[in-house]
Amino acid sequence: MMLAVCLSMAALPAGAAFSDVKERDWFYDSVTAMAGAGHINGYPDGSFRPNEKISGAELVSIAARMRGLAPVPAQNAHWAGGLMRAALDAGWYDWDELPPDARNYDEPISRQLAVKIVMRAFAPDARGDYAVESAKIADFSQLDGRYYEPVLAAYALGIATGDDRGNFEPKSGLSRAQACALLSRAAGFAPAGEGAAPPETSVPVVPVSGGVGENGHLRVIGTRLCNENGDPVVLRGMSSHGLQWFPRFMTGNVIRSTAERGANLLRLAMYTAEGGYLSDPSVKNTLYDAVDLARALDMYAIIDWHILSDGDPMTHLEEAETFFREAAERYRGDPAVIYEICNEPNGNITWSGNVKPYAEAVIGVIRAVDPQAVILVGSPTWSQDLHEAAKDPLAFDNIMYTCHFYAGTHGQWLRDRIDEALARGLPVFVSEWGVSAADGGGGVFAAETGEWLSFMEERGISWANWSLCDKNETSAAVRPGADISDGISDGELSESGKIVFGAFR
Ligand code: IDC
Repeated sequence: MMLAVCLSMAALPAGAAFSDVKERDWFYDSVTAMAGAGHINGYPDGSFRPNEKISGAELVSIAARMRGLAPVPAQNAHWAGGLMRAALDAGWYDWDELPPDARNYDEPISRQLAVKIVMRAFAPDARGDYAVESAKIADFSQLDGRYYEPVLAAYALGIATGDDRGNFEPKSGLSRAQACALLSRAAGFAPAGEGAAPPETSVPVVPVSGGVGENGHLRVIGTRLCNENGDPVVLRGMSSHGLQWFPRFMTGNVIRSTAERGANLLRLAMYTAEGGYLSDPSVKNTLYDAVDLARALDMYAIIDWHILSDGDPMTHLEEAETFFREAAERYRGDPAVIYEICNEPNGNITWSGNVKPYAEAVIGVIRAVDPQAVILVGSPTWSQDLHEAAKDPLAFDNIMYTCHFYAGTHGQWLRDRIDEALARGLPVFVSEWGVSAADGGGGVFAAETGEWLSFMEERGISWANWSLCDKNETSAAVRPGADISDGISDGELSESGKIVFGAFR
């Protein structure tokens, strides 16, 4: 959803056509003008979805960008958190109308509230005569009192109009096409000389090098991860720690701190056990919000089904299928999303007997919804048995095999195993590695990490590092207790964090 409004780099050039916006449509002019100016975007599949309802976060962020409002740091992991806060501070809406929570931000916004926000943003001093304007609104009695003033003013200026029966429908939603019409009409009344900063400077997003805007849909060619044009790409970034424990690291400011230092990837580790998804499915909302944030920051995002203490992926096959079906439906066709279907199978299991049949089932589920997605698959012995997978590989395209290492524990033998796997044609993705020993502590193993980094660099292997948190363990990239509300400063990086953040580019 936020795709559609948030990314200026995906903005269509003026005059570009959307598959579902035709010249004969009443909204053609306003949609093309708004899209041409980069205020609102279409979807990667070329559609605009004019009849889809617009959310509060979308409407506010579009208006905010049109008026050049700068985002304010918000204690809120929502992609629009900074602009929502700025609009609240500017008095465009009151706190109780859109309490800061993704569930409220992402709901369709009511027409009465949308008009209030638009009027406050573009024509705050306008007033309408009560008797004259209310007579134009057949369902005026449906309007809540707090919206009389802005709605009457909007009618007086012709910014808002009723439907063919003269109804305003104050409590229904607003379609994306109607929002374009409302905003483009209002734009003409903006006080001269202010606002309207170009979208590039007002969007809180700097496209990252090697990000989604640059590379688009990924695919696997031979053993290499490649971009939409078939050129090799390398993704590097952080893995979250367990999302059930460290949701406070999944904010725009924290994730942006990695992007600013060159990360173009974020991995979201959704533990299944240990208080994770299986006992508390709501942790998936932390994951979705984080994926949306990474996406808004132009980064690729790995959705990781983080099995660990529950070592046989088959044990929770059904739950995995349900989850991945939902995730794939949510992100269908989104080039940013990569699926990692089993973090680290382990225990008394085999590749051919457990992991492969699990992978075949889950890949089938994801591909039925999203045929293009790149999918990462683990292997027994904590995703190190590449040699077993190489003997009996999966028969799907766009699959990569994960290999996980911890520099203090795993050395040359595992690098040799990766080379053998590559030689046998297995694409390898290091979706988790640590500067520590395998238990997450010990070290820091700087020299060993250096060897691993050069190894991956030489082979163009993509990676995500464990982990983006401030737990008191050496693998944590942030010092314990750091104030991360404004992001991560250099001084807040741990010893391992300094090494890793310095290696993104
Ligand atoms: C570790 C965490 C640690 C936590 C433990 C158990 O660093 O704080 O107590 O998990 O939940 C992995 C796993 C990853 C581990 C990591 C370090 O994928 O979850 O995190 N590791 O032990 N595989 C090899 C090492």
